[in-house]
Amino acid sequence: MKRALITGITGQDGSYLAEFLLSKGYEVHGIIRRSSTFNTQRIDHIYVDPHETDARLFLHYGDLSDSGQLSHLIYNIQPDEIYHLGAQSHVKVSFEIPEYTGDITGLGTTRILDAIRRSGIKTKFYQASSSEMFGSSPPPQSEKTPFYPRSPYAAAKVYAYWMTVNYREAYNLFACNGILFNHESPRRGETFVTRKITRTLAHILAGKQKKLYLGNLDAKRDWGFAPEYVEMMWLMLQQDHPDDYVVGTGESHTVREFVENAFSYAGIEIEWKGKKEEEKGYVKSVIKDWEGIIKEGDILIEVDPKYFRPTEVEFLQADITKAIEKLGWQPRTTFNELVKIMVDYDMLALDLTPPGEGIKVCQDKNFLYTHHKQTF
Ligand code: NDP
Ligand code: GDR
Repeated sequence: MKRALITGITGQDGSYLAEFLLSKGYEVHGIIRRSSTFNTQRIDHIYVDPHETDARLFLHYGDLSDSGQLSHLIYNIQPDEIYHLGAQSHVKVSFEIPEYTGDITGLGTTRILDAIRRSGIKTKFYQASSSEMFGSSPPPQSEKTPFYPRSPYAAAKVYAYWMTVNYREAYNLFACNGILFNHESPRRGETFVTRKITRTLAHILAGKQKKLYLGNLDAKRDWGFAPEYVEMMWLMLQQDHPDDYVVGTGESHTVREFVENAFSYAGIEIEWKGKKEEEKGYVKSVIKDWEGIIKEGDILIEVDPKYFRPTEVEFLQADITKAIEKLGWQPRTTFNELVKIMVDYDMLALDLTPPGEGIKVCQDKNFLYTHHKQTF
């Protein structure tokens, strides 16, 4: 039985990757942080009491700032594969806590690489690199595009990227960078823009919130579906040689389009008025279902400049030629389907009846996809 170690197992990607590796017969070990409230909601449904004989998921306390514990875990678990996903992963927050972000998102990678080197164990290593590293470099971005980071987060990821390349070249380590473009899901953290939009939309429909406040509506992102992207992490480590790969859909959309699409799916058409810093989204038309809660002319969306970033990444769009040719991978979920999946989930979570097309997409494609009480 192959053994994998995942940092960041409680995050969006870590939880999907753990499901995926368990389905492939792996024994999975994950590093979790001690917190005063439960932080394992995304993996509770796959956790089996270790006293049970068939348990294959094991959790260990640790932190990316603590090299001693990281070395101890790597040496004792002796994993065949290490997926390093843990990070302070929020770009806007990285401007508030640049030093901490450098420590965890940047140096955290070095701590793991060096623990592998010192332990002398033979393992494969995956680094969660990011399209944010391209920053201001114009699209489409490929493995050959120069990095131009625009945030402390992106700068830390560029450092971690090069440390991964360096350990591959210096110590012959099987180490890969997956340069992943934005990928989303119902498990996406609530403060990233896609989830913020779909979750707030559901709260508005449930009469629990009045407005959605956003920052830059014109930023363009290449948004894919997270469960598909974790398959790529695994695929990279199954190749004969370690390498770096860009993963995305090859298609880009603005934040504004995401908003319009999500609201329209729920039966609300939006029209925009006002200058960039004070733009507002008005209800142009609304279906009967939301009578008494929403009416034509209501303002449901407002720009709040506090969400603008000191330096922004305007336009990301992946060139996935290498992943298609070398790994035989293709994204399967479209932008429209992704929006539907996320809106359906957030409506169900508030006991609203969703349009349901997103649920159907998940069922048709047979995604490993269980969360809370809903099965997609
Ligand atoms: P999340 O923010 O959902 O998850 C981050 C994980 O890292 C959580 O498990 C978190 O633990 C853990 N973590 C944070 N700080 C520490 C620390 N000091 N010590 C140990 N663990 C820590 O991120 P995603 O799942 O979305 O992303 C996974 C990785 O991929 C990240 O490195 C991210 O930067 C990168 N990435 C993500 C993309 C995306 O679109 N999602 C695209 C490209 C790269 P806790 O739950 O306790 O907070
Ligand atoms: P990003 O994702 O910064 O690309 O990083 P995020 O969803 O935070 O922002 C995407 C774009 O939306 C704009 N935006 C807002 N963003 C947030 N969070 N909140 C808002 O209210 C808002 N309004 C507009 C942003 O300015 C930005 O242009 C994500 C993370 O998962 C990283 O860890 C990962 O490396 C990259 O994706 C690829």
